[in-house]
Amino acid sequence: MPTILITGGSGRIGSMLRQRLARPGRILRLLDITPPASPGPDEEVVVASVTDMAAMTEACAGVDAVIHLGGVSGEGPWDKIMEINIHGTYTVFDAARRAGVPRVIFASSNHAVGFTPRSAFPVPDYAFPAPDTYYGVSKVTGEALASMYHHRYGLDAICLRILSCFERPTTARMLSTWLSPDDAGRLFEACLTAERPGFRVAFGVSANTRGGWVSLDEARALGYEPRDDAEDYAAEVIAAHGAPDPDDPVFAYLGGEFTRPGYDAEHLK
Ligand code: 15L
Repeated sequence: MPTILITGGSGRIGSMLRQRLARPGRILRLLDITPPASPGPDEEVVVASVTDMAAMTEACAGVDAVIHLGGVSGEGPWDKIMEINIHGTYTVFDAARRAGVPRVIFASSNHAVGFTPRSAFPVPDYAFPAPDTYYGVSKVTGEALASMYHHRYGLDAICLRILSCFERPTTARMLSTWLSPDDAGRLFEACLTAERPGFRVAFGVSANTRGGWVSLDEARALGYEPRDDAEDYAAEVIAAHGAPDPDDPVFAYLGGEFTRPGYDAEHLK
């Protein structure tokens, strides 16, 4: 019976994916430091940290694919980012290798290339790293680990540079960057089922009317076709925040707010 291990199974995206990746005959093994709410009969729970090699290796036993979402989901102090996101992602890949898991899908982020300027939109799938934060650096490192584990050990390794995956768009930027929960489900399902994908880097975003900021070529090549559009929420977002102003510095780079001068670990303390 196919078993999928989801790290960060209790987190924002993990919680969205549980119902959307459930399939008859598929087990979702949810790993997190806090247990997920109400696990179903086809869900297994592992309470552990992604930094614990012994626990990760045990959790990878008999697994067909790992979806690695666990970690810090925004900017933080270097020590924390290094321990949880960088060392944790190494631990996940190496545990997968030790246990013979054939595929890892790594939740990277637009912040790996956050300092790509608007003049370079749509950002190509394999755009050279331009991280906007320590968090972005950890995503670049994760992509490098994915590449190494593919080339050295033959794992299929897909890096998804996710834009803004939330229940609904809540800011002017998200009218362009939103990835709906249902489209996220479609994207991860495509990554799980693509035939021998090898090493891939793809963006994750919905079919937003105000989008076109990033390439969807690799995501489509994996079998993803977005269906949702943040425009359905435009009236309420604009009522709350005003119409998007193209001169707002938040629109200067892909990474938006994360690229602002005050948005660093020092100031965010
Ligand atoms: C991310 O990578 C973050 O995890 C999320 O909290 C958002 O900030 C998102 O990017 C975004 O760019 O909107």
